[in-house]
Amino acid sequence: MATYSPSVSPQLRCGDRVLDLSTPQLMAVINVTPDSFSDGGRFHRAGRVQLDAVLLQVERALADGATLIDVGGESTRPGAAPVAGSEELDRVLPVVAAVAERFDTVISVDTSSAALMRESAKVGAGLINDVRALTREGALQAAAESGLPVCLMHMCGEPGVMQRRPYYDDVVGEVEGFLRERVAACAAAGIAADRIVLDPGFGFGKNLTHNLRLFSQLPALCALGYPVLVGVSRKTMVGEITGRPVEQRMPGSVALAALAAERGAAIVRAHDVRETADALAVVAALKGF
Ligand code: 8Y4
Repeated sequence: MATYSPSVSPQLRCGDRVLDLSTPQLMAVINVTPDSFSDGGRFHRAGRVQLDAVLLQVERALADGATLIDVGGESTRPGAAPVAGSEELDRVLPVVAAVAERFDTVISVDTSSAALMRESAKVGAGLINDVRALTREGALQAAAESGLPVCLMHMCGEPGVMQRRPYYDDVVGEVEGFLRERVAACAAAGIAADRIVLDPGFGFGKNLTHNLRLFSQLPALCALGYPVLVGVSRKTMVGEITGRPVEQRMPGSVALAALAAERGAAIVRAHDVRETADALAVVAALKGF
């Protein structure tokens, strides 16, 4: 079975590092938002990011098999309120700088802010992960000038309202159409095709049926010729399938991670790094037999 589209470059140049995409890579979630559902706010005391705790978490993620570290300061869970641009920058930039200084890893910056994209690139970020696919003011130009690769994710609406009443006539066609449009916008802004990663945005303005349709059609998305990133870890869709609350969604998330890799995902974003790394190793071992 063909797992990868032959047109996908096996290497992604991320600043001064190169990510080998010939096997599925693991992106560890490092949240620096005070209200994050994944860390229960434990990185925050008195409203400030606890850098030591973040660095320990990064160290463990890398030891457990992560090859990218995703740092984000804006909560994008359903119903979340937007964060002020300056606050996001104050939270995230010191973390990016500190991680870049201490660890040999690709740092992905989860942001839609042009200012944070620019500043992060200066202090050692390796990838821009934008859930708004560079649609915010100045983002296309900032990303282009950073020289970094960009992950373009599909989202329907904004986090505050996206889960109210998701509707599509053809979810796969519409997500693919949106991503194609954003790829064209990137090309026009001077972002080369070999700097683009695509993501259908599981849970971002989608119900369970939409998510399952998109998941089942991952090979079609991969066939567009760009590396595909999949983020399903601990999400509502896992809860809906398994009936589990967020703190019990690891096994379901790991199963979906393995299936995503089998269906051609180049990068899997996950909270439970050690367990997900083992699942990806199993998929990689089976490839080609
Ligand atoms: C339900 C539960 C819905 C949790 C959303 C969430 C992705 C991402 C996030 C993703 C890329 C989260 C920043 C964390 N998800 N970036 N970011 N792809 N590229 N949200 O799927 O789990 S937010």
